Amino acid sequence: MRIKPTPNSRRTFLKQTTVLAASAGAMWHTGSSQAKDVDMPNQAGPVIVSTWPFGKASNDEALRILQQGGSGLDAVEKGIWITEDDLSNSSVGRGGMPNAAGVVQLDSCIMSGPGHKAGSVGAIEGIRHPISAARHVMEKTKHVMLVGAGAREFALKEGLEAAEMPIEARRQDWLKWKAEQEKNAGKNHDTIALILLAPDGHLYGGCSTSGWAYKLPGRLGDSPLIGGGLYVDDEVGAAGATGLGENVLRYCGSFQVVSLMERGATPEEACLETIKKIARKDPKGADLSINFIAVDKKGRYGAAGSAAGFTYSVTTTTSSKVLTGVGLTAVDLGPIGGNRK
Ligand code: SD4
Repeated sequence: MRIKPTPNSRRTFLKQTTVLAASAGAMWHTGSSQAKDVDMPNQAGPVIVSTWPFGKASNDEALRILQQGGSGLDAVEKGIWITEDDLSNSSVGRGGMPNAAGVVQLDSCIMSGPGHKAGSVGAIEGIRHPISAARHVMEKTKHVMLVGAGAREFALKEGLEAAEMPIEARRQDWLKWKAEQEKNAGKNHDTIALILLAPDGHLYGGCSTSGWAYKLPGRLGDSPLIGGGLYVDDEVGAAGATGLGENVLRYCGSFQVVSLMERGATPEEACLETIKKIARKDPKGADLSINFIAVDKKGRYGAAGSAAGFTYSVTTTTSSKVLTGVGLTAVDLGPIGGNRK
């Protein structure tokens, strides 16, 4: 069931938003007591939330892992494996679109709420499961992020499986793009971000993508960036992003979502308010192509997009479904920020 704030909490939120909009630079003004105003049931068992309808298969696998006694991190990693291995998915893993040079460069990161641990790989080539490479960086090194050739070398040394990329269908797409010299970069950009509240009450998350189709070689999006495409705070909640990474990473988008939840916003409110804040400041206004998902420590969840129609997947022990997040509206935008020209 889609969980929504009570009318009362909605009024409280709108009032706060108005105050926020009316007062430049105002803080999100809610104490922890505000969160209690929102009448949402605590969820029993895990709550798994991921981007897009294709995330549902990953959620289902994550639930299976948890029900078999696997850890939250296992659930994130193995859940994301499903999407990384789906060759029909042209935006994640082996089936991902190549960059402008015809090379598939994958971005991924993972976070563990307990210990506030993180691992990430950027522009990694020829590794079947970038999410596992990110996990190995987190668990086997003193670093958070490895990129490019170093990331690949590390993954292979760790015994992770190599894979041929691009697959033939994507190579053909790329050849066509090259031949046509179309400037259609950016048209294909989807990510799996999967965040979950495990039965042990801890939060975990991961994301994986091939990024912006035909991007410049070496380009990193938001997905390998902690606080950009993913952020987990074990005391508060987790958030993930999908869309045009440049419009997320410039604002530390997922960090902002979690930060708003910390100040009392529900997950849906936090996702939408983050997009509003970005749209008010950004020269592009609402033309951002960004979306966020979030889950909090209580198991409440929500999502929002800069346009209507962002779909995301939510799985619990009782249901697994695709929902539509709220979309930014012109009314939401409020006063125009200083950067808008
Ligand atoms: C990126 N955010 O590389 C990723 C791609 C994506 O929906 O999520 N697209 O910019």
